[in-house]
Amino acid sequence: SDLAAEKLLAATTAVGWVRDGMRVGLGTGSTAAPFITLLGQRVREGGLRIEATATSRASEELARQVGIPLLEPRRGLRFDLTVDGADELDAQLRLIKGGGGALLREKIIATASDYLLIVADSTKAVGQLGRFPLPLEVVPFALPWVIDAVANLGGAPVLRMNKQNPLEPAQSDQGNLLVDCHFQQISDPDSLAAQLIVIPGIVEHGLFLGLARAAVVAQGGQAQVWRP
Ligand code: DER
Repeated sequence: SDLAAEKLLAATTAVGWVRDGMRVGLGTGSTAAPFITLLGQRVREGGLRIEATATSRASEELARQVGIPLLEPRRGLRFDLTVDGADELDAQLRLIKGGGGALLREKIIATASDYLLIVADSTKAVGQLGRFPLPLEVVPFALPWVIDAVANLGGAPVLRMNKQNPLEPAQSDQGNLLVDCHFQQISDPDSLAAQLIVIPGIVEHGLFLGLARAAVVAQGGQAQVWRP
């Protein structure tokens, strides 16, 4: 599909940003996956010397399969470049992430990175955030109260179910729950982020504000580089 072609184009462009000797953060999702695969090819065939940490068990498994040397979290570890996807991005490069359930590790790695580069197909670019439901990672014990608090904020909370077994809730890599909040439109992402992070039991939310430094957006067969 041309959507897959757009994801591959964005991923291919991002691989070109990786330099010898870099420490690289590896994102999660269907655009980050081809990036990881192509990066592995450069390591195996091109002799590229890098070390990397993945933002999910799924990405870690893929990175291992394609031969990318992996680093475990350790004090002082920082990444020169992290490449990750997004569910929505606006002109200021504010993001909604978490569609793949990896938002906590993604934000941890993004925060430990000197440069976060987003890779996205054309469907991700929006004028205003919020049409994509905002994911939260939630501690199971807190769920009922978090649902109440998000509903009070107008967020229409929905517990994410496991795709393979829809009778079970989905779980993050940490074993927490995922709640998707249907705000429809988020006019003030900063204030919503501040309201969410004080609700006990919300481990992390999918608003990534002030983290992305550029985005490769595949549009009409071209890879455009967006900067805020
Ligand atoms: O969960 C995430 O934030 C992932 O980056 C993902 O949602 C990105 O979407 P994609 O699979 O279309 O790249």
